[in-house]
Amino acid sequence: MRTIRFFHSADEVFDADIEHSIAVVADVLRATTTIVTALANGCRKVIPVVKVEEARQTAALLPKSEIILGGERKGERIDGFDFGNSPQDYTRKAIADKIVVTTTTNGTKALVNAGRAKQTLVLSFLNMTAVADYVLQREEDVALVAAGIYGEFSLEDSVCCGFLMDNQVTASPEQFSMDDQAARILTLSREYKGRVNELMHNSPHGKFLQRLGYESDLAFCARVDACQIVPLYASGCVKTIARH
Ligand code: 3SL
Repeated sequence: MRTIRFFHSADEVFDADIEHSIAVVADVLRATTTIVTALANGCRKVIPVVKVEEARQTAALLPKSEIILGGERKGERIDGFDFGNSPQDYTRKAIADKIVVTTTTNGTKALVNAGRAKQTLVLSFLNMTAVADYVLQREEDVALVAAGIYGEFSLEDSVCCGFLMDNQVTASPEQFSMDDQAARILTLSREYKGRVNELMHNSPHGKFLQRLGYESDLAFCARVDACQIVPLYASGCVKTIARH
């Protein structure tokens, strides 16, 4: 029997024992959607880091012509950075063959904190089925990490993790057992089946982004299965490992 555990924030996963699991990290508004989009549009790799200064230093070590420095604080582009955290900026024209260095408030922290797992995958609604299929084929326990907001629960990240669970549990119920948090999130997520766009618009973080003028990002991030890539975070960077 494989166990599915759910972690509601980047901070919660920090202390947990996840070394023997596959970790799947979701920050659908917007960090993991941006990473998935950048990789789907042909960037060579994404280097997620926790701190702004670390991002600047990492970028400074690499040839300027190959780098895109991206990310946000309080939802907005950081001074001196090429891009903010809007996935729609990471077009093929802008980032093909480049290396993206990014720092975001919760998403990159969740990835780095989950980096001790056997494998650490990047999940968004865009690559839901690709990641679910990949995880289903492995024999490992699963640690689902919703990045959350400043250590607190985030509705859209949790629902995204719930959809992934639903995919797996429905496909193969005899394989999995869930912890209490995971079981609750699975039930919650079923309320949002077919209503992802509405979920994005009504979630507290979705409302925050609308106030900043990023409303069009919400529909972009809500496109379930828009691409079929499985990004793996290993040795400090994220690369695509599988395409379905
Ligand atoms: O917290 C994060 O990592 C970000 O994704 C937040 S934002 O959507 O860019 O504001």
